[in-house]
Amino acid sequence: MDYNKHFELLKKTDPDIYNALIGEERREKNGIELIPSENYTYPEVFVTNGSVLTNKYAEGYPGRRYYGGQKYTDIVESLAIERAKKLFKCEHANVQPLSGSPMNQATYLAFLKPGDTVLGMDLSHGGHLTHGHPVSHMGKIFNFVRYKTHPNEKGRIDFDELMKVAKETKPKIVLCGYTSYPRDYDYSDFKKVADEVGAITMADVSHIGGLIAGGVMRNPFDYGFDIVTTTTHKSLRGPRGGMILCKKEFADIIDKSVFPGLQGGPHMNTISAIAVTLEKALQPEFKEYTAQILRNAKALAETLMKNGAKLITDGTDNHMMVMDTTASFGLGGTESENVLDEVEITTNKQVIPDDPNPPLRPSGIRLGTPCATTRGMKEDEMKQIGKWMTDVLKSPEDKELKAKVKTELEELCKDFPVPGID
Ligand code: DSN
Repeated sequence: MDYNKHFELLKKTDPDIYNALIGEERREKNGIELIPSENYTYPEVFVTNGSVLTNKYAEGYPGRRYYGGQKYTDIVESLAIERAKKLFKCEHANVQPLSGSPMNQATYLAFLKPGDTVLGMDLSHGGHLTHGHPVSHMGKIFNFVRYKTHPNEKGRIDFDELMKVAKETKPKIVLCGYTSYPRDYDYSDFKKVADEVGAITMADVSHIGGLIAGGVMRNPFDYGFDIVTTTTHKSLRGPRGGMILCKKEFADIIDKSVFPGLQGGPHMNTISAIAVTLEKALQPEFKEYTAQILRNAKALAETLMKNGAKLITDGTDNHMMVMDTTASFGLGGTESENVLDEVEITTNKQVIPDDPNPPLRPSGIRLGTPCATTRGMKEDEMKQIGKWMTDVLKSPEDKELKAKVKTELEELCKDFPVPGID
C-alpha cells in the first residue's frame, strides 16, 4: 500500500476533502493543541487505521466468528487483547467498542436493568455525559445518582457522604472516572463504598488511560476494581476507539454485551491500530513520555496561577487543568476559547463545578499537555505558552499583542515537529 499515492489520488478525485485535510494538517502543525482529550497519534496508526482491514467484516471474537476469511483479523484482535491485558494488568480485555460512549453503554447494559441505580460523578464536577447526565440516553434508562467534589477542598470527594448516599440508594454500580477533574482518585475508598452495598466497581479512565499504562497514575485493578473502561485516543495516543477491561468472571457478560448486545461488525482496521498503540505503550520510552506529560502539566499550571489564573482544585495531579476564566480575567469560557484560538492556542470551553452558566457559555476552559508533550515540548515551553495565554486573556482586545504572540508561537512550533505529519 502506497500511502502517498493514495493521497495524490484523493487530490484528483475529491479536491474539497483533500484541501480540508491539508488545512487540518497545517492547523495542527502551526499552533499548539491544548485540549486534554486529544493527542497526535503514531504514523503506524495512520497506516493501520487506513489499511485493508477496513474491508473486512468480523462479527464475533477470535476463533468464533460469523463470517469466513478471519485468519488475519484473528491475529490482530488476539494481539490487541493480549497486549491490553499485559499493559493494564487485567484478566480480560474487549477491544471492540467503537468509542467511549458505546464502551460505557455496553458496560451498563451488561449489568443493569432499566431503573437500576448507578453512583457517578456530576458532569460539572468532572464526570462525563455517559456517567448519567440527564440529556444522555443512559441518564434516562438508569437511575444515576451523581456525587460532587467537596467545595473549597481542592477536589477532594467526601467519602463519608458517598457512603451515606450509597446505603440510601443501593447502587448496582459505583462508578468513578472523569473528563474534567485534575486530580487522581483514591480507588480504595470507592471500593469500600461498593463493597458495603454489594455493588460492582467501575472506573472510566479514558482521560488517563495512557498515564495508568505508563505507570505514573494509580491503576484501579491494583485496588480490586471489577471493570475499567478507557478510550484509546487520548493520553494513550492511539486511534479513536474504546476498550473494556475486567476480571475474568465478567468476561463473558461483557463480550456478549458489546457483541451482539450493542454493536455489529467490529472495526478491524481500528483494532489493528489499537494493537500497534498498545505495543508502543509497552516500551520503556512510553513511561518517560507519560512522566513528562505530568511534569509539563505541573509547569503549565504553576505558570498560569503565578500569572493570575484561578485553577479549579488549585493545581493538577494529572495532565489537565480547568481554569475559571470568569473569576480570573472577567472573561467567559467561550470568549476565552475564541481569543486563544485567534493566536492558535487551542483549548475548550468548560463548565466549572456548579457552573451558573450553560455548557455552550460556561465560566471556564479546560486544557492539558499530552499533545505538546508528544511534540517533544518540555517545562520551558510550557512556561512560555502559559505566559502567552495569560497575557492574551488579560488583554483580549490588544491586536498588536495577539499578532506578536501568534508569530512567536508559530516560530516555537516549527522546532517541535508533529509525528505523522511533519
Ligand atoms: N470528548 C471527550 C473529552 O473531551 O473529554 C469526552 O467524551
